Amino acid sequence: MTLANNTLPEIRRGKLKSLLREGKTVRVLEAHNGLSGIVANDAKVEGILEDAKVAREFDAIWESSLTDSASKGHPDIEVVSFDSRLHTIQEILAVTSKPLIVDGDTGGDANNFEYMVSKLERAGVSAVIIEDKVFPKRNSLEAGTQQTLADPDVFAQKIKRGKNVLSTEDFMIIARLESLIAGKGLEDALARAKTYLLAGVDGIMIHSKSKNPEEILQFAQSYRHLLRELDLDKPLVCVPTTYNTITEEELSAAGFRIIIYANHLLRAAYKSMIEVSKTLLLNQRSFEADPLCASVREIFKAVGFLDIKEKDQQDEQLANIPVIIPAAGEDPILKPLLNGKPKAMMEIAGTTLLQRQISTLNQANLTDITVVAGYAHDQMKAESVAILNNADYKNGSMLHSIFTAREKMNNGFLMLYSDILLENHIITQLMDCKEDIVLVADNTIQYQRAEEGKVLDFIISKNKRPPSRRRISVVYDNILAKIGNKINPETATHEFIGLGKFSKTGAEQFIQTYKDCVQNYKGKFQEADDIARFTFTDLIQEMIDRGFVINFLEIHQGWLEIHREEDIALANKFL
Ligand code: SPV
Ligand code: MG
Repeated sequence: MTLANNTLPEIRRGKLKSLLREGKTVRVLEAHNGLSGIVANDAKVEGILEDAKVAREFDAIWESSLTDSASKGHPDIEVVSFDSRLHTIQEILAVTSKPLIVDGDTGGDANNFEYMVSKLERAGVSAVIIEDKVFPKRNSLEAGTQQTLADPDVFAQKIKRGKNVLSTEDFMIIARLESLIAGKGLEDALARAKTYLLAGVDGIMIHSKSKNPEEILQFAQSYRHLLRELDLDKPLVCVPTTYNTITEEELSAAGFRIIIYANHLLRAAYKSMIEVSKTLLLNQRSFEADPLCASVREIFKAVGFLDIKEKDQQDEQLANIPVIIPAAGEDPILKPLLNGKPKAMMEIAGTTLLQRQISTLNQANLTDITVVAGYAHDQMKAESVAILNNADYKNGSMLHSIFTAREKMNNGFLMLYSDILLENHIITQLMDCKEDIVLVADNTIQYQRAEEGKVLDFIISKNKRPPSRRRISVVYDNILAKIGNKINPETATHEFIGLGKFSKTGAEQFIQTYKDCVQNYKGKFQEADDIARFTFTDLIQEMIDRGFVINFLEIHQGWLEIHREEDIALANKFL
């Protein structure tokens, strides 16, 4: 169901009368379920036709007894109950915003009709058209069908009863004349029109199954005189199914104010269904049938599924996505300064490295934080975070620490190395990224050589751009081609800073690839000497090799990694 056409009964109900009041000839298309309702409601043609700009759409929707019954596999003989018809009507109302005109068949007897009118008006329907035949009626279009007309006075009384139960001025009751269908001629139709108009009906529909519009045009002419005689202005309705060469413009000029295309969407769907089913049988596969079908995506779009996908993604961005900080390893370089504490517990300007990360994350409303400790785990302390222990930290890599927090990954997560300090805006920018997997990558190495001997996680971007200080902003897809610390720094375009975001889908892909690697590989793997110690970047490279798209968010500075004593001095100076 699409919410795009959402409206209220009281807003929609009066729209048909408004269109008529504006003097418009109302163009109406049939619908028989929610999907065809969306088609009728949203169909549009726009462009240049014979040097003039045109923009056309349908003004209203016809809920047809023929197509509602046929779509349920039933003949159009009032065998589909009103309750079932009302169900279809509600289905169409729920996904459309244009006025709905309901085919009320005979309306049943006057008592039945009162209930029909009150339910339709309450639902937001704009008009009901009832035909002056005896229940159970037969469809009007098949030649040779027995048609029994109602007593005009009994029918007029039904109209009066219907009018009396209305609660608003918005709803219209239109009488449909079946005299031409039953072979009773123009005079009978006109006499009945007069009776129904005097009973207070809001409009008249003249029906015909002739291939030629002559008889309805004659009726239209006489009807004009009749309205003049009665000093009334009540719209005339036609259903040009059989007399289909006459144009809307000609019908409008003849005095018709509502023109109903009464069954075309159902007939189109039925023809396509037959053709597609035969094509499948002939070819014993679906390839040949595909061009005859709408794409699945087109259907998704029509019924609002793509909107849902987008909203889910937005919600995901707003959500308090879990953060995993792998902090298990013992740091061989800074060991002499740490006095047996984990590196995350190192104080920088009076606050621990970890506490600084936590407050940066909290400022971006990220409060679901899990720290994975290992070395000196009993000394890992921080407020309002969960601390897990990777007891086997000596034998694995940081990747294993990340997977120690496996239960936090299911709905997407953020991964942050434990030894970097960040400016807040980097997290905010990352949270705004919509892609499934986004790593944060710094482009400083394009301007400044990496320091000799420093082990960095280098990236090669798929779309290499020439380094330049001044750059016109051109939209490139920031996609990774390579990642790893053994990449030649000369060929690298970026440095991975140790921060990444995984959507729910991205997390699924990450977890599945990890599982597969652990189960099915032995020995050397990507840059790792042994799969037992493969790293985060090895897994990302494996995903790239398997065809997953890994995006990156490009930044320029605004972060600091604490790898050496000089870094601590620098951080102390800044903070
Ligand atoms: C319908 O669409 O159900 C109608 C019009 O009543 S017709 O089928 O032409 O009778
Ligand atoms: Mg009908």
